[in-house]
Amino acid sequence: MTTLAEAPSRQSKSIPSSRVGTDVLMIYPKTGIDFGSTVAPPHGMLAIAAPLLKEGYKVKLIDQRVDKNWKQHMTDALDTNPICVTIPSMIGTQLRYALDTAQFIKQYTNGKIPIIWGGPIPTIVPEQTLAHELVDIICVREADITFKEVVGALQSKQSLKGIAGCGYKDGGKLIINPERELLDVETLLPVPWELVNVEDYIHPDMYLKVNRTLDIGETSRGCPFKCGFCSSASLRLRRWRAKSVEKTLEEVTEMVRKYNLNGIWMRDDEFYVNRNRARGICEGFIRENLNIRWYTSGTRVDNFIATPDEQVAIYKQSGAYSCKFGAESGSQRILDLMKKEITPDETMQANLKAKKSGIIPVFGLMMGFPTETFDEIQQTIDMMIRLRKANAAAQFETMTIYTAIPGTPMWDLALNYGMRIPETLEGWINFVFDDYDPEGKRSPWYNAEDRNKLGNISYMSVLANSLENVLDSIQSPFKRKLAKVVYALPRAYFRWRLVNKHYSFDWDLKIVRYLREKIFYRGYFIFK
Ligand code: B12
Ligand code: SF4
Repeated sequence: MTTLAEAPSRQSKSIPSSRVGTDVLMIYPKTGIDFGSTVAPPHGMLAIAAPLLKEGYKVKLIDQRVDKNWKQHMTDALDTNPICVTIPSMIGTQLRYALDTAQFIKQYTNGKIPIIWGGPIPTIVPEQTLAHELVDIICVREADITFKEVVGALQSKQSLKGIAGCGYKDGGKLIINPERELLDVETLLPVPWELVNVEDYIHPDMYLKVNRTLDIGETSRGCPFKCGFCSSASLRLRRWRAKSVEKTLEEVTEMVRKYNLNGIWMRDDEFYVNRNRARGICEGFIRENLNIRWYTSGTRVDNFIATPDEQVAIYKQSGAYSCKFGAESGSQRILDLMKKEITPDETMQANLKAKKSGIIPVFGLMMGFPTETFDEIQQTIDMMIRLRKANAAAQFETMTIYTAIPGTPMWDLALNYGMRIPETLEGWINFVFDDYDPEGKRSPWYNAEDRNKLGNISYMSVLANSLENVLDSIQSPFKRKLAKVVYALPRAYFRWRLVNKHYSFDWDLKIVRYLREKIFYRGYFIFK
């Protein structure tokens, strides 16, 4: 049997070795919620493509979310006999599309072209991923260099034996090589934007309320904190590595000017870890007169309240229109359990400080931790009500249900409380979603009735709060307006229900669940 370390290369087929066609075909699968700002550029794929392009490989990136003819384009590229195909995946619906795509590719190519998987799933469950019949090779953790080395070895029919950070199959045996050191992010190559149609990722923004917003990627990777639920710990080993102020400014300025952006997202796990650097970047935005609104994924409330007012004013002046705070819970016991190292009072203070500075706070809240009672969940909802009372501009994301993920600091606790890891790769598809836990695999510390209640609260929080913001990112102004008018009544109703604790009956949420299964999971382009 041919080992994958000696996988068939392009030379073994009819295409001559001179580089015609595609050398590396990258497919970004749908995620199931593919409209508006959720369609962010496939930064993981772009990152691993950059070193290949520098070496002269021809890379084709097909994003199923934006390319309606992706299947045709994919088969066209497969017909040119690439060295390999790559597929990333997060846990959740994206995995469903990733597996379907891999299945199609295997059949179409008679299994002749190796499929390389990378991203969060192979990193958290490498053996389980590699064992799957639709997976030939995996890259674990940051693959910027690993992937280039794997492609080089495949092309020259060499073994993958010495390549740190990858796994492969050898005569039926699963081989996972030692890990690779994390990278110095200052040395990363620029994002190869030429591989995508950047306009496909420029949206009206749900938080910034400007029409040309682009997620420009990360200016730092990782986070030194140890919140028990967070994947950053497992994926990036709690090491915060940042690009310099100069490099960040250069990259942002170029994109803003080239694409006439009025909004940007920076996807850092924790942008503000080094406040001097954050200040330097903001001063640069002002100096360069970028005139943008910007947003970054993570902001700790303790960091924000410790920041001098004069520095927050610089953030604001530079365009920090809104700030996303990981508030997580209104219960101190639960915050301590997850080692968040903040207090509900600090969250209230951050809310007021944001109000005073003219920054719109967006709060992330969670529930469903082992041992968490409904009284404690109610404390979180009460905190949400207090936050909005103190600051009418405060926004809320979906109240998510805690999902234990391998490698996260609370993983062992969840296992001790009876959580069962999905036995197959397919098991991770529905693992994160509230209404797919009938057997109590994900939250076994609750009974079936309480698990259903958790699902109801989470859905109600989407309908009462976060959906409104997402609708603001619909491209077409007409559809945007229509969606908001249609949605106004349900929003008021679900707000009322959430605030008044009507979590148990759910005939109406059954309709919502049905629609999600029938519409979002089918990947329709309904909102484009
Ligand atoms: C943007 C984003 C999204 C977007 C979609 C992504 C997009 N491009 O549009 C949206 C909003 C849709 C989304 C949704 C979800 N997300 Co998300 N998301 C992110 C986020 C913030 C940024 C991803 C990114 O671009 N990173 C920048 C790139 C450069 O880093 P990277 O992706 O890690 O890529 C590197 C490696 O992973 C690897 N790599 C990546 N892809 C590939 C592919 C191949 C073939 C190879 C070889 C290597 C490789 O090499 C890259 C370079 O080093 C990350 C957090 C983060 N900072 O990464 C979370 C993150 C990926 N999401 C996560 C989760 C949990 C979700 C949800 C399940 C949340 C939920 N409860 O609903 C949903 C699932 C969606 C679904 N239905 O399937 C988790 C993943 C956990 C896990 N172990 O799977 C993360 C890590 C957040 C976290 N800290 O918990 N998400
Ligand atoms: S939740 Fe935020 S602060 Fe906590 S570890 Fe993750 S990225 Fe860091």
